[in-house]
Amino acid sequence: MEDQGIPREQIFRMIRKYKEIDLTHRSGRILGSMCTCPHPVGVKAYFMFLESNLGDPGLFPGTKAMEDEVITILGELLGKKDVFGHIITGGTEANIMAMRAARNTCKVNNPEIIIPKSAHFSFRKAADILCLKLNIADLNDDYRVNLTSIEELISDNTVAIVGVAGTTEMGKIDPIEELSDLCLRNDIYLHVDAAFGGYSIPFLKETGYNLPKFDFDIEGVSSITIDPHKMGLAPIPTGGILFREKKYLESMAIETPYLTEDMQSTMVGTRSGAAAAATWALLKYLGKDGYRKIAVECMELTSLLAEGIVKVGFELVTPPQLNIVAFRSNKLSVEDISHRLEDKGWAVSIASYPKSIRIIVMPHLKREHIEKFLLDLELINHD
Ligand code: 0PR
Repeated sequence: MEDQGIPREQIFRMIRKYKEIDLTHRSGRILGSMCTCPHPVGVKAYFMFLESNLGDPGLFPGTKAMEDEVITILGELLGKKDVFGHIITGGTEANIMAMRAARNTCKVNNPEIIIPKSAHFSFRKAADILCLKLNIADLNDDYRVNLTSIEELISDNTVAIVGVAGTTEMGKIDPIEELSDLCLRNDIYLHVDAAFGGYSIPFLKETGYNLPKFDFDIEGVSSITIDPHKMGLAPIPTGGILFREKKYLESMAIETPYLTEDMQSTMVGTRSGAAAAATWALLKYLGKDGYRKIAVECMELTSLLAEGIVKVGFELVTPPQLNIVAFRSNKLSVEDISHRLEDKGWAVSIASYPKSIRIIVMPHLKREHIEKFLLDLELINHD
């Protein structure tokens, strides 16, 4: 550390050099990310609330009111207005909170959870932190969870079953209604990870897309993860966790002797009020119509991309259900495809199950990016 500070102009000259090394979503070159360019309205709201700490909400009652309203709006979007929850850092924190609530309300000696093979790795972190035994259920040929496999894994120690609405690698929606029946019959907590799909499935359904139910409308659903910093266009880090009943938040409440609130249920103490403000601003600014258009546009580009991939000689792993396309080749290895695309300036990611190139058609991708990508993909196949 320097003894004397560096002048402001110089600092920003220096910072710019680092910034130039980074990729940007705006370039349309990032094809394997679930994040996107934050919407300018969310960015402005975020900046306005930078000093606001929801870990001590009594100091920031305005921000707290926004968080409460956001939770109600998101609950309404997901089938139940009177839900309980928080705006947090992202899907990982939300999933850990859900597993903690399930464990704390169930109170068995050797708690276990059941997750689909397609579940995000955040559940492995949750299991590790919370000392839960992790049971992994198989998938069907369509990469949705196999119900028989889930049923076989249920034991007296099962504290939660997880279903995913928009899987990380294939974008699939698990059969949540059937999982709910199973959970109600066995009195087990059901968590739905809709970190990715929560901000698009409800809007796509309204537009006529034939997608299954996945939310609080289904009686057995105890909690839902929904991430504003994915399809919600909020700045990073902004996640959301919603619980059907207050008792789940209460089961995690820890006394906070000297703060403006007596009890705290979130994992972190000091937490961003800016994230809640940005989410509030975007929900109001874009409205249903704005989010509907965004979700539909992503799906239309997904179809264009999926058709194009087949046309230039690659194979889709599975028909896309949401805005994620996974493909492979019978000539080139997945690593080979990835390296060749990287050489042409594209940042793709590799799905682990099944091994394939995964493209997430986020709102920063436009038709011209998809068309350019398909031209490069065709070249790669003929190199
Ligand atoms: N649940 C699901 C279904 C997810 O897909 C993810 C992340 C999470 C939970 C965890 O969310 P946070 O990362 O917000 O804690 N899915 C993406 C993934 O792991 C996240 C991501 C985002 C990856 C941007 C890459 C990237 O560039 O693939």
